[in-house]
Amino acid sequence: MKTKMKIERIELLLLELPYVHFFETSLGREEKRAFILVKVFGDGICGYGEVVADESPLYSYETTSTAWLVLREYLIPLVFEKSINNPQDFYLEANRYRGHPMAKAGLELAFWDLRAKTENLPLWKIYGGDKKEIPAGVSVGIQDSTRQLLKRIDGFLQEGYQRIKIKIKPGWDVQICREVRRQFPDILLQADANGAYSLADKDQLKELDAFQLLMLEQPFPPYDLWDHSQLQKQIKTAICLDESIISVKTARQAWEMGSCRIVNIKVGRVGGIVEARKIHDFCQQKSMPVWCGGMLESGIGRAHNIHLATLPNFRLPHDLSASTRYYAQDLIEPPVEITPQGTIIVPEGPGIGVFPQEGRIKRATLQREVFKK
Ligand code: OSB
Ligand code: MG
Repeated sequence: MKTKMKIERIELLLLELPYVHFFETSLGREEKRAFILVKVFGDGICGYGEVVADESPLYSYETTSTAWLVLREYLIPLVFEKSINNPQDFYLEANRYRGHPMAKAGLELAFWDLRAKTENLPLWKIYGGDKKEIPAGVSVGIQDSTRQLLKRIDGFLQEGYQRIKIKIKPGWDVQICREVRRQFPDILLQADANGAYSLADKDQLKELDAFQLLMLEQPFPPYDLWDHSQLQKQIKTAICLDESIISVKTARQAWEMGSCRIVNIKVGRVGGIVEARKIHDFCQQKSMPVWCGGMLESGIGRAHNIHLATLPNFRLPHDLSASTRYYAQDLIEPPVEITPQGTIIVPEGPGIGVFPQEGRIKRATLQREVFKK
């Protein structure tokens, strides 16, 4: 859609929100989340995006500081210079800059929300989604004890989640999976290593085959498609790649090498919806299922993810959980909730279909900058 709409201003906000429960992965333990909200204003309408970069370069090399810098110095000036007013043009123009996918995705998402609101349509309709509700899973971090982990999993199962993902690392893996399986023999269970292993650990990883895991997510570090292909040949459990898949090209290479059988799609990691869509379509062609990952987003980023997850090849439960699983008070109304069937109902309102609460956003804001042409 080409319109004459002019972008009036763009705002960046740096926010901080405490988690209701610490979140620990093989990368470390976090008690709170810092992230950037992007607001794009055109024709008096505001589109919202969220940049999922963390405070530290752990999950990826991007941070809140690098994303802020790249947005302020390059991506936002590009919008005004080229009079960009829609997400596809932004994607094409922003491509001239290498890397920084999370910074790009945050701004692209704001353009998608703005465009959908301008057309008075929910994002899932714009994307061509085919689901009114989506299956909810929950990602359970490393706990202080096995007992605590089992108790937490039990609580989430009672809330209705369709699938449990546990975080693993050397020393918190085979034995933990065994205990979880013993307690919960029939649940959909998967494990995520966030790159904590190497091929030298393959015998340890092979032992995971005993626990009927739905998948093993990202055993090796990001830039390691080849080693993943070697591991996939030797284990029965399906490997799912998260950090390694940064574009449709890496998805194709992973498929050709046999590095994985499942792909986790995160909009931030791949640089936006346009690229996420390409990965989705490629995987669909190859009959490789995808599902929607999460970065502990606020309700704004999560609402974006929910709409994306309505596309046809999203075929496994997602890391999309209720607002209360992450934050005492989410930034949106209504909050994201889980139905007794363990699903999330896709919002029907225009754009992201939920209402960001400006008062709450303001209270969580540490830094703000406004940009105009
Ligand atoms: O690897 O999927 C991951 C959170 C932060 C960084 C990386 C990951 C995660 C999660 C949480 O697993 C998923 C969620 O948002 O619920
Ligand atoms: Mg992961």
